[in-house]
Amino acid sequence: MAMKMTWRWYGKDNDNIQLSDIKQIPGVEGIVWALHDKMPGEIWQPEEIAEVKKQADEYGFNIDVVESVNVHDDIKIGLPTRDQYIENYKQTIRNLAPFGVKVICYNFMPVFDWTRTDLFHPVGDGSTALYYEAAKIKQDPHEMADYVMSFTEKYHMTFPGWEPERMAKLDELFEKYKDVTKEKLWANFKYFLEAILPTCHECGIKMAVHMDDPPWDIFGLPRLFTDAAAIDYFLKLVDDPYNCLTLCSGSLNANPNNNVAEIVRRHADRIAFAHIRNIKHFENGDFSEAAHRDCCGETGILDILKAYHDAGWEGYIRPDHGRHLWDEVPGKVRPGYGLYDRALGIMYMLGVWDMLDKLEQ
Ligand SMILES: [Mn+2]
Repeated sequence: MAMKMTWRWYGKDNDNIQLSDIKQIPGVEGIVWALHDKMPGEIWQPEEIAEVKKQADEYGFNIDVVESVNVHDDIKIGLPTRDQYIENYKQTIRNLAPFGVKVICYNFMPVFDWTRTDLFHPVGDGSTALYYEAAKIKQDPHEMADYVMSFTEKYHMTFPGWEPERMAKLDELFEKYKDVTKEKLWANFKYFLEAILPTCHECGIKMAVHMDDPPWDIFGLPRLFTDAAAIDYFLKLVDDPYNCLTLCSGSLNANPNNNVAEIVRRHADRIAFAHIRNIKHFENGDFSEAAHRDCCGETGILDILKAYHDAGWEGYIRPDHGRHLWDEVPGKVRPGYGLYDRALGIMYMLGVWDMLDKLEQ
């Protein structure tokens, strides 16, 4: 088996799931981690990284993949202050390298990270999942931001990309982004990557940009990673083997026209990290996240896994969001990041992969 199975872990005292729980899921080799109390632009210090490394070592997990080192808004907007934040980013890369980090997953979405309107939507079988109601995402971003932030307050949980400090200045942020067209955003992105890639080469760390979630413009903000054409454009724009993708099947397939397996077949060598998530679509444009089993959604999980397998792909992979099952009620679980459904997802993926291996023998 060539691919490397991982599990996103939010860290000691920041995740109800313990490393000892993860250890019991067959096949997990590494934790996908971050220093979640860091603001975008802040340097990650060696002693802080060493602490996570020590915790992971106790259970024999690697810490090869970081998700995320967040990019400061000034870099995305292209302000003169970006150069200092880029220097900080390079220093974080240099600080991560001695601990064996190989891949940095990050995103280049303006203002908002992932966007959902309901974090605990009934799936119909007693479980709940993240849900996107198209009609709710119209002009005013405050309603959605307030909804997500209400969880932060109520359950003392912060979500990556939804830092209360940033969300408190939402109008100010929108004002700063008002002249950032899609073209400018691409140009600012290129500037950032060309500045940091020499450091990535020195350190042996690949940059793996996450797809935009959902893959279309929201609230008038431009979004870059929306479809196969955008991915083609990006990989040519900065044509460097260290400039890679975090190919998130669920983010891309929120638009049902996106064929993720086809993208895998075309760009397997530039996919450093795979997120596997299944999406169920509704006729009105709403979508719900679903179990990993192929027939529970329309994302084509079997086709995607087969495309990776056919390519002899050797990257890192993880179940992305899961549903909330059994006792995983609000307050007890990070939305999308419960224990059970992600563990089921891993067993499904490994089952498919093992069988594909066997059929090749
Ligand atoms: Mn993802």
